[in-house]
Amino acid sequence: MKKDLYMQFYRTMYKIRTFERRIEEFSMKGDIPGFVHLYIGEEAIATGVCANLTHQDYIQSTHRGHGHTIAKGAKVNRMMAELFGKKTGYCKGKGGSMHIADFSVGMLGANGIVGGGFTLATGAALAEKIKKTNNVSVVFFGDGASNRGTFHEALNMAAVWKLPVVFVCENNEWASTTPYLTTTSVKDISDRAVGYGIPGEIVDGNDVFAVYEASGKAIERARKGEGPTLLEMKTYRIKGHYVGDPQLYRTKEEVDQRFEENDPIRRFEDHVLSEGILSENEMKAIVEEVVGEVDKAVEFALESPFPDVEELYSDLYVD
Ligand SMILES: Cc1ncc(C[n+]2csc(CCOP(=O)(O)OP(=O)(O)O)c2C)c(N)n1
Repeated sequence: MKKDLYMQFYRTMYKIRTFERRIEEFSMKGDIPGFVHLYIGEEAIATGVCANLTHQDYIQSTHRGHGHTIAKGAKVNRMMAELFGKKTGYCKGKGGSMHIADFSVGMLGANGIVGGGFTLATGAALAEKIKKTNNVSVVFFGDGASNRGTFHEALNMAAVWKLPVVFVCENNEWASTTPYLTTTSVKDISDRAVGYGIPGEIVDGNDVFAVYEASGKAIERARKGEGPTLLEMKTYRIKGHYVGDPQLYRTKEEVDQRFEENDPIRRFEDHVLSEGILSENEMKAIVEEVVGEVDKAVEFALESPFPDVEELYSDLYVD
């Protein structure tokens, strides 16, 4: 059982990394329209959290949403097609990177509005409470987003009504070009939980085991009707804010050092190998499977047609 779970961790983290490397390559060539924000180096968070969720549970994502979407079980071929602006994509090619959703797996959507997910996730949790299900709602957000008003409104309402929602802050130390400590009143964003009378916890966001355990407890607490939790996943943004960001605000040495020390995939590989949990061959088989799946997704996207001009205005508004 544990071995299956560990294989799932590796498969998901590796799939996110492989998907994003391909996206980066095509985006740099100008083949992908619109802004693309990469999640490379933060894969353990989406993977560890979503491993505790079913398709009946909800997640709300951010502008940096490919990892959450893959971890929740969305199809990489439809995601890839969406990024290329193709008709076979999740939004028929009209949404792009920041608007992918798949309600069939409980993925309520990425969001181009920083802080846009808090109230939506809280609303989804309220709906589940009214319907008396055991389903929970999770919202991922950045350190920068924790300074938006919606963060405070949502935490307060969720706490007062004991809603089944888990707030997962991905503190990657940067909000665009801004180091978080210059704009955030606290060093540890989890401290803000105190203001709403809910538990707040710091987690090593580059350790998939720690993420899985801490989020598992918070999700269980929410399922049992005991209310929300704020988890702060400490991590670091390895890539630029967006693909093509010249990153004049930090040095390459700083980034290389942080990745070297803390790459969540390498840390996972070291751990499972040294503990004898997975063998090199088992990991190699997972890598081959995942690379094959992403290669097929690229082929699918490249072969798919663009939407027809006549469809330009369809699906933009509800009838
Ligand atoms: C309401 C709003 N304000 C500003 C922006 C522009 N913007 C896009 S991403 C971003 C930084 C977000 O930082 P953070 O929440 O820490 O997430 P990260 O990018 O580090 O994952 C900003 C300011 C936006 N998209 N929406």
